[in-house]
Amino acid sequence: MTRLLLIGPPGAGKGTQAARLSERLGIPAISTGDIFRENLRAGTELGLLAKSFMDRGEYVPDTVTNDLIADRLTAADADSGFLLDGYPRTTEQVRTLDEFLADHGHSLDAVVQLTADEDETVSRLLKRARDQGRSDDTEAVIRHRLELYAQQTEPLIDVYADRGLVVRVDGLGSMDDVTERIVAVLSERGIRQAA
Ligand code: B4P
Repeated sequence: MTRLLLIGPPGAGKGTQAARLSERLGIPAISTGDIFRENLRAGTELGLLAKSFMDRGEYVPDTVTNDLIADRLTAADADSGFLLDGYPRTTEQVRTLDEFLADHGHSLDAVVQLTADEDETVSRLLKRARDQGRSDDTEAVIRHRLELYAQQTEPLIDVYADRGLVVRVDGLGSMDDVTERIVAVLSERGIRQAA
């Protein structure tokens, strides 16, 4: 039963590492960004609503995101643990997640903070724009996403650090190296790979 959060600026490698950790730890990786994009592909109302915010690099409103996560975390596969990628991103989302966990008698085991400097994150996202054409990966929108991260999401790290939950991992270097670093720091906290 491992419950983890992955926090870091856009481009730090959250989505990349979440997929790898999900496999290594045997828990589902739940990415709010991926859920919004899947809904957009499926043409749902939620997808269209999310797109109007994502394209501008804004956060999707808390009420929408919180309901989505509360629903996803009650699915059977999240019973035995989860890795949340990109949630919570605001103080209100932290409050909602706290309430959800308390209501279910659960708590978090660790918050992985993935770090990367701005030059690197911008260059990764511009490369992804060339490779995948994501509509929120233009330079102006990327800069806005980074600002929003600094204003609204970075302060959450202190909240979790005060609870003794944060493990800080350098997100620079090869994807494999970063994965090994995360697995190692989690293992030091007694969070081990699935057999
Ligand atoms: P996300 O989907 O979470 O997008 P992101 O912050 O850019 O991170 P992502 O996971 O995609 O990128 P990664 O760093 O892994 O969110 C998108 C939008 O959804 C938000 O802006 C917001 O509008 C909305 N949203 C999501 N969650 C929300 C919430 N809780 N509340 C409100 N709104 C929300 O990787 C970036 C690139 O780097 C990739 O191309 C990858 O291949 C590359 N990369 C990764 N590791 C690397 C390495 N070690 N070396 C070189 N390249 C690497």
